[in-house]
Amino acid sequence: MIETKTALPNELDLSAYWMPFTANRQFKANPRILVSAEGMHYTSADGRKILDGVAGLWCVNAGHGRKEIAQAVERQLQTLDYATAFQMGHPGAFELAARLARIAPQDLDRVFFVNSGSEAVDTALKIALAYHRARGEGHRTRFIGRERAYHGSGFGGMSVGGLMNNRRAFGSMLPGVDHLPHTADIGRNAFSTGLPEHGAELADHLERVIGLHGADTIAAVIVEPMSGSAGVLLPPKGYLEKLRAICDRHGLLLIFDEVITGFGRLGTAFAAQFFGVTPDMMTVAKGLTNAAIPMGAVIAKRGIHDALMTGPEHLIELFHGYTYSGHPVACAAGLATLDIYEREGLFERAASLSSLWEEVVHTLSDSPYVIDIRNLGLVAGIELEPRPNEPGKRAYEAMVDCFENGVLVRQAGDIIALSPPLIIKEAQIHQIVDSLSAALSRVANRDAIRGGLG
Ligand code: PXG
Repeated sequence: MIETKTALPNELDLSAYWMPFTANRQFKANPRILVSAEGMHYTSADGRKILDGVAGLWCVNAGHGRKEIAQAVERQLQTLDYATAFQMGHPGAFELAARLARIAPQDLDRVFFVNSGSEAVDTALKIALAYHRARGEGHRTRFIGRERAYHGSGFGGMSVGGLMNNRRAFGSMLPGVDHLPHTADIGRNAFSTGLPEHGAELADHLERVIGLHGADTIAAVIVEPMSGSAGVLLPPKGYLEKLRAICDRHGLLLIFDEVITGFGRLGTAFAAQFFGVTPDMMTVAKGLTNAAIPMGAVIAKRGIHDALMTGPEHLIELFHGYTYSGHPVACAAGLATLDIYEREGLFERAASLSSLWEEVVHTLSDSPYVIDIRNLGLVAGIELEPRPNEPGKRAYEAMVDCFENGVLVRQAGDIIALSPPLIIKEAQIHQIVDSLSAALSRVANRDAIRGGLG
């Protein structure tokens, strides 16, 4: 590991950087600074090794500091640092698109590059509109999202998203968006292992929404096949199949947002293959480049692409793209990343670890405050009973306790989310769960003392 000499927090001026999705004032009063990373670990500014229980942010699937990616990036920067993707091409973008088409579900073999999950979502929504319009169905303009969904921070993704905190400060958003109910149901499904039994009928709400608006006004339905950010909400058995059937019946496109589930998180290349349900488009990002360089993509069915390849051949078919679409350096990182996944069999590794993962995370059912545990592939969500009048506080305290004791976990409200790199070892699975268990006990002890004083 390269030794990093970085200013310690008390020497760093923290004021200018406005941090995203962060309680800025709280953080700056008590900063957590990471300075280097290798394999399964970060190193903090105070020199501690932190086991990464969340693969960065659901994205460093092959583990940190992969030399092959660094070398590919350096080579690319020295060969072709940048080329516009508008009316120009470079080999890497074509190669990476072809590689993605090969691992994507059948028929999804046309790839539009972007730079993030948010851009991928907005792009997929725009493609859906353009597709219907090209087929003479320009009246299909509505989108259906879902409560508690996260589809990024762009206006499109925010509008189809369903997290109130991400929406309420930002006005009226896209018009013509409706939402399905979320699939969380602790009453019926608490402590399920894998997919929950109850709730497939929630997909029937799509029929009701169609009944309300008329199928011919709706362009697409977008869902996370497994929703991550909201705190690991799983699709009940049969739910996604039902959504697919209803979309087919009414001519709606089905978009899977695979930004988190793509690239092995569930033990297959994409969640679509894990569930055996094929969407019309998938949005991906994160694990596409092992997060080393920002990149996202929309992977679309050939028929969607082909419907737009009409009109005079010298005219642009889709007026959409970004300066950095298919950036050569991102493509190089993506190709090196796919090589690692393949050479090391990391998707299969995730699949083979998933039953041990399930068994170990469910031992947390004995810990204080745990009211549900959900797991799938190498993902887990541990839901806590909220402290009265302080939503999210217990999980935050548990997250900080874990960090101070050398394990990085993610907090979403009163839920702790776990999603380690796919290279995780058995002992490290135990370390994450032991650390969380100890953290919850300490939170409970502090609550008891506080209660005693109160
Ligand atoms: N879709 C999904 C399903 C995501 O999880 C995005 C889109 C947006 O991607 P970008 O690259 O624009 O950030 C995401 C991002 C969390 C957390 O706490 C997850 C994400 C972002 C921030 C926090 O789980 N995922």
